[in-house]
Amino acid sequence: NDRLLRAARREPVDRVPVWLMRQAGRYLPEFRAVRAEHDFFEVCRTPELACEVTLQPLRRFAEAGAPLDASIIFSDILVIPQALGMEVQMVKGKGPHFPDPLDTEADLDGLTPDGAADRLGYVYDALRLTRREIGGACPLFGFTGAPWTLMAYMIEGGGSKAFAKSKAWLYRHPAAAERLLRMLTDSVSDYLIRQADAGAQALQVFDSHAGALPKATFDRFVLPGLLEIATRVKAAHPDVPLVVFARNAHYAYEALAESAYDVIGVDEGMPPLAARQAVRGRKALQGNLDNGALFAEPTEIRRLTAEMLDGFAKGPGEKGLLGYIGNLGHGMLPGHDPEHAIAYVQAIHELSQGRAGL
Ligand code: 1CP
Repeated sequence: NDRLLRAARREPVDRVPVWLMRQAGRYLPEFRAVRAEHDFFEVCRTPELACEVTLQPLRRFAEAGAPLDASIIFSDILVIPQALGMEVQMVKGKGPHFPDPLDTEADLDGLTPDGAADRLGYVYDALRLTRREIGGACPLFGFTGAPWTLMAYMIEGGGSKAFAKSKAWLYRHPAAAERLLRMLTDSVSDYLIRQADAGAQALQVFDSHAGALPKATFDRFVLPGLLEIATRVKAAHPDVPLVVFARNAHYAYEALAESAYDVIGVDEGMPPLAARQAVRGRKALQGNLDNGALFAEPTEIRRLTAEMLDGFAKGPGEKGLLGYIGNLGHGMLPGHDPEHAIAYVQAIHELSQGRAGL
């Protein structure tokens, strides 16, 4: 099933391909069962466990008659800070925690950028194993966090709302910030290339915290790295579709539409029509149902899905949804009912039939 790869190239498909960010995770009882026995990063580092958890949503959605059109390798964006020598724990009910976050520029001397991508061999092993196990049922995504999002975690020490410490680096210690972002851009580029070498058939860059910055700051510190990553990865793997998800950075769509990325991930804050107007057919689009909408009843989910598809469609007709990939505006949440996610995928299958070029 190469629907997603075709849609990423803006080629005709029979219906819109769909997958869900964080489609493996705590909303699935079978995932919670694995996590009851194993630490989060133990799952990431054990290819058999990472593979099993990656396959769980594929099985469940296929059995329900709503197969997913992509898988995403089970891992986390924070494996890069770990490969750079930082300790990261996953705290139950809280999320990631760095016991010893970056404080001053001198702390950069303690990081280990040389060979960072080599220390993530367990991800490449997991990709190789999972690709074999999927057996062509759908493409397998590799992924990474983007430099700014990773920098924010490394300095804040975990999730943040105000990004006070990481913004202080940008505005008060710009040379130190540039040095860290350079290190991350190099590591992330190598890491994506190595994932594609290992068999990842598509790659996504998550800049989840992009929208915390105003355009000028984004353009100065963040955009150059994002563009460089795409250029380097596409030079090594021209045929592997590359998705950029710069969450809430709507001002960036114009520049990203001119970049080496193939697909722009759209969050729920951007109206589909506005995304189309900014990108003007230069890239495929992916998104963007509000993850909160999956708390609605299935009939309401179907109505909201129809509305979303009409927003992404270039007018009525059989080619309206060419170059479009269904997804959420952000990831699945622990409280979601798997049946509601299935209803969403089913609605996309049914409502997009014959509207994407074939
Ligand atoms: O299908 C999948 O589950 C794929 C694997 C995957 C991906 C692509 C996970 C597993 N995490 C991610 C990406 C990720 N991780 C992002 C980018 C996407 C996004 O914005 O959601 C970010 C910001 C993280 C960091 C992270 N890891 C958070 C967010 C914390 C915050 O700042 O609010 C959390 C909660 C995690 C833990 C995590 N990662 C993945 C899962 C299933 C979980 C749940 C934790 C658990 O099982 O204990």
